[in-house]
Amino acid sequence: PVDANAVGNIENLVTLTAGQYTSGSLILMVSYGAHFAFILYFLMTSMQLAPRYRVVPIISAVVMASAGLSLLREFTTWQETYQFVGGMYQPVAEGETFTNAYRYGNWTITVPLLLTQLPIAFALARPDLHKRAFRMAIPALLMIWTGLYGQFGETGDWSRLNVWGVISTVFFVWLIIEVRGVITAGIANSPAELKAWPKNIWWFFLATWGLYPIAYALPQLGFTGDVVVVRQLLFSIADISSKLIYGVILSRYVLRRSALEGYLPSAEALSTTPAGST
Ligand code: RET
Repeated sequence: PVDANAVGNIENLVTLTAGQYTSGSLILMVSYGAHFAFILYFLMTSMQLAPRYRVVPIISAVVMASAGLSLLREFTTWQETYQFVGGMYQPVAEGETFTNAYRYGNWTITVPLLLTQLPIAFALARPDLHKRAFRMAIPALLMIWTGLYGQFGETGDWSRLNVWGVISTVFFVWLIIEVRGVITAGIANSPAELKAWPKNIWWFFLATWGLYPIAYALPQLGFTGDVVVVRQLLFSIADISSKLIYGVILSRYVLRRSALEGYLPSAEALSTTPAGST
């Protein structure tokens, strides 16, 4: 029998069916595959934008690479954590333990980048942009690090899980207030045709970032294979929406802004409609 407090995450305490094990592998594989594939998409998109907006999809490409590597690490660790014994996948007695802590470590890089994309896309003036990016990064990092500390309680120390979960949520609320300020400035600073975009990004932000605390709390439903798989699925949906789809939305927004502000992409980018063909 393993010491529950020594293993970090509940993944190391449950025996999985072949279906649950394969689902977990598949979820992690699709996640890192999607992130890596979209590096190219974001780099290509940057070429169609007015220079001031190019850094928006470039940041998405950096986030894709960083998150993709972290998720690849989760995938290989998952595979090394279980061995097929007697028709079931059991956590190995020695060698490797699974951990979600790498995710939290990775958010330290990706979350401030994702937040900084907003005021850049909204074309806020330089000093205001820097101030707002900084004011979002502070509660964001405190939220992540208190959550990282708390999640080690998920194998049975509920007071650690919940006390630090609540502290982390206080920082999340602070962050939401800062983000709302950036959204409001973004609405004011958007061309009339695009004012609906920051409003919709706000709801998208709340819905997708809100999935992470649910995943954090989920082990309290029980140490079962289903909880383990559903949690990886929740993390995966949250990752793909809060980084990848979010990046696509911001890229479409700055693409429209570039055009409205009179920027013409290069002839190459328009080569699907050769001169004189219309
Ligand atoms: C934690 C701990 C429990 C309470 C709260 C949390 C919020 C986490 C969030 C994470 C967002 C991560 C993103 C990553 C992208 O790379 C830390 C789980 C509120 C909101 C967007």
